[in-house]
Order: sequence, then C-alpha cells, then structure tokens
Amino acid sequence: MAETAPKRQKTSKSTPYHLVYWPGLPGRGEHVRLVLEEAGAEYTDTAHTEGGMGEVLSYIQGKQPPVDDVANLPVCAPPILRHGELVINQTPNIVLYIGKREGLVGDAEDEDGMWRVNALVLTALDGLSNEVHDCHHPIATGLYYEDQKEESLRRSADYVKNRLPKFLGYFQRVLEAKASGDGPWLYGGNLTVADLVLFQCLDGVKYMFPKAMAKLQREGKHDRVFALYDAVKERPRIKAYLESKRRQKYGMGIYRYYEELDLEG
Ligand SMILES: N[C@@H](CCC(=O)N[C@@H](CS)C(=O)NCC(=O)O)C(=O)O
Repeated sequence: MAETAPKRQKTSKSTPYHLVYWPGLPGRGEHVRLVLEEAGAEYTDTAHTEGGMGEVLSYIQGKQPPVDDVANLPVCAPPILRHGELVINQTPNIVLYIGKREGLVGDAEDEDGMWRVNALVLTALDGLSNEVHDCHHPIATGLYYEDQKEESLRRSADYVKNRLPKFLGYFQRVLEAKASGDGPWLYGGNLTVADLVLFQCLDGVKYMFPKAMAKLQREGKHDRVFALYDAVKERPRIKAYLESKRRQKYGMGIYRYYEELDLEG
C-alpha cells in the first residue's frame, strides 16, 4: 500500500512564517508580505537573508522540499511559504492560509465569508497582476521584453482602454454593494486580505501605467477604489512597512515602467 502523508504536527501560534521569494523586487511575494505586516506576524524573508537567492533556487530546482518528504509536494514557482512543517506555493493560496490564521478573512462567525474574500483576491490577481504582466510579455514569458515590444504596445493599449477600467469598475461595484458593509473595505465592513491584495495591485498598476491611472482617478468613476488604496496605505503597520527598508523598489518584475507603454487609455 502507498505510504500516506502523516498528520502534520500543528504549528503553534508563535511559529514564525518563512517567505521564499526572489530578492530585489516586490513581485508576487509582496502580497504575502503585506498580509504578514498587517497581521504583525513574525516572519523571515529570503529577500533579506544571506543566501536568499540560493534558497529560492533550491526550491525551484527541486532540492527542497526533499524528495523523501512524505507530506510536502515539490513547488513550481515562488512565492513559497514554509510554516513549521508545511510548504506551500501559489500566491492566493498562501494569502488565504495566513489570512485565515491571522483573522484577516472576515468575521469569524461568517463561515462563507472566506470564499467571498478569496474570490476577490483571485479577481484582483487575474485582472490587475497577471494581465499586467502580459502587457510586457504578451507572447512568451521566456522571451525578453525587447523581443515582443510591438505586441506589448498593442496589448497595453487595449489593457488601459478596456481591461483596466473594467476591473476598477468591478471593484467599485463591490465597494458599493451592501455586502461590502460600512467603511472603505471590500467585504463585511472589515479589512481583509482582499483589501491588501487590491492595494498592492493598484500600487503596481500606478507604477506601470501612471497616466492611465491618473486619468481614471480624475474621471471620478472609481472613487471608492482609490479611497480603499489610500485607506490601506494609512494603516499604521502598512505605513511603517512602506517607509521601511523591507519595502523593495519596483524593478524588472510584474510591474515595470516603460515610457512607451505609459498610455492614457
Ligand atoms: N500563479 C503563481 C505564479 C508564480 C510565478 O509565476 N512566479 C514567478 C515569480 S512572481 C516565477 O518565479 N516564476 C518562475 C517561472 O514561472 O518559471 C502564483 O501566483 O504564485
């Protein structure tokens, strides 16, 4: 009979989290960091530890988790979270795991809330992260931007004209819906991981498409979305984090600045 995964030892409340992500840029790891920072959780991060890059490579080259780990599966790409004996990947999966443990997925009494919050996280990542990446890599992730500049321009023009307003419009509708509750947050009147993920997505899009975002803000149709952005930025722990050295500058990750792609829409 095949060996089954043994029951994982419960991680205690004080077990620190360990984020495995490429050093040098915020990337998808940033969503995980913002959740950890808002929660005031103890964590380590390969972006700031010696040998961090080597550690990331050891995961994507299949050296970690070891092949004889009977519980954890190989991971495909960072971000990766190690928490006690657990190793998981996929940004929204990690965000949900930490969010649930740290009370950031909605009211504890609201059993279905977590799934609604997760739908918002997935939607923000679809439209304001993955599609943005495809604006500078519309043909192949493995090719250089310089090899797909013409297509990037076409893709970006369509993105700022059609897709970006569509997703901002969607989140505006969510914020106007009764279920979003009072205050600036997306769901149930409480700050959740969805607000943090949306904040990071908006921040990245502002960096990559400043002209289009300024125009959309001037038009005033997405005022609640921009208000949420400001409200997250003012959370005391988030504010302190954004001003700290832990917050890395944008570079050659998902959100990049290319002047020729900075279109108004
Ligand atoms: N859907 C995955 C995407 C993971 C991903 O593409 N990670 C990037 C960094 S942000 C990477 O290093 N990818 C390596 C590769 O795809 O070969 C997630 O959200 O975690």
